[in-house]
Amino acid sequence: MLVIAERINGMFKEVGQAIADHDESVIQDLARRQVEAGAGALDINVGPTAEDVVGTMAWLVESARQVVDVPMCVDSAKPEAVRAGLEAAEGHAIINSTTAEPEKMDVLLPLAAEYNCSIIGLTLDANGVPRDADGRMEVALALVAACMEAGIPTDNLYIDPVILPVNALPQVPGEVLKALGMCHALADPPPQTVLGLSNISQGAVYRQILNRTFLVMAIAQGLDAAIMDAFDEEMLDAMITAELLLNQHVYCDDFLKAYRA
Ligand code: THG
Repeated sequence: MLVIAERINGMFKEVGQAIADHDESVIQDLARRQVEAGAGALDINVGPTAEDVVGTMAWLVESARQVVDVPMCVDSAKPEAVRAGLEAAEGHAIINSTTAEPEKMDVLLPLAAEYNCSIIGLTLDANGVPRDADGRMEVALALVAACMEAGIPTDNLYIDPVILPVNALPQVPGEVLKALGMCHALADPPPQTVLGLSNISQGAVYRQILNRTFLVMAIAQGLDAAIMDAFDEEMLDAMITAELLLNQHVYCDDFLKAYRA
C-alpha cells in the first residue's frame, strides 16, 4: 500500500508558520522524516490561510523536491495551484484532486494526460458527497468514463470515496468500506483507491485508534493508498501486518523488521 504522508499541510500550525516565514528548512525536515518513516509520496497542501496559493504550492513542492525523490501529491482545490505544483514537480506527481463536476474534470483530466501522472477522483459532484456506497459508485463510474475519454489509463485514477468524521457522521465509515470493495469491478484494469484517513477522527478524542483500526478495515477491502500520518509507527506496523495477513508479503517471524528494511 502506498503511504502518502499528510504533514506538509498549512493546516498544521508549524507548517502554516513556515509558509508565513518562508522557512524551507521546516518543510525539508518534514519531507525527509516522513520518507524515512515509510512514505512513498508526500501530500502537499498550502492550507486554509496562505495568501498566494499558486506561489506557495510551487515553493512547497520545490523545497521538498530538493531533499527527497518521491512523487508529490499536489493537493489543492484550485486548478492553477495544481498546475504550479505539477510544474515544480516536473510531472513526478499525483493530482489531488478532481471531483466529478464537468468544469473540474475539463481542466484537470487534460493536465493528468499532459503530465502522464495519476489523479485522485473524489466521489463528489454538484450534489455533494453521496449518502451511501451505491451513490459513491455512480459518481466513481462517471470519473472512470471521463478518464477513458481523456486517454488516462484507468489504473492512473485513484477513486477517493471521501471519509468524513465519524463523530458527526457515524454511518459513513461503513458506506466507504462497502464502496472500496466495489471499486475493482468498475473497469479493467480497475481504478486504484485512496482515502484521506485522518478525516475520520477529526474532532474525536481517541484519534490514533480510530485511524489505525479503520486503515486495517480498509486494507481488507483492497485499499491501495492512504493520505495519512506517516509518523504513527504503530499504524504502519498495523498496515504491514494487515498486508501480511492478506498474503501480500512472505511470512517470516521478524516480518515487521524485514518489511521496514
Ligand atoms: N482526500 C483527499 N485529499 C485530502 C483529504 C481527503 N487531503 C486533505 C485531507 N483530506 C487529508 N489530510 C489531513 C491532514 C490533517 C488532518 C486531517 C486530514 C488533521 N489535522 C489536524 C486537525 O484537523 O485536527 C490539524 C490540527 C493540528 O494537529 O495542528 O486531522 O479526504 N484526496
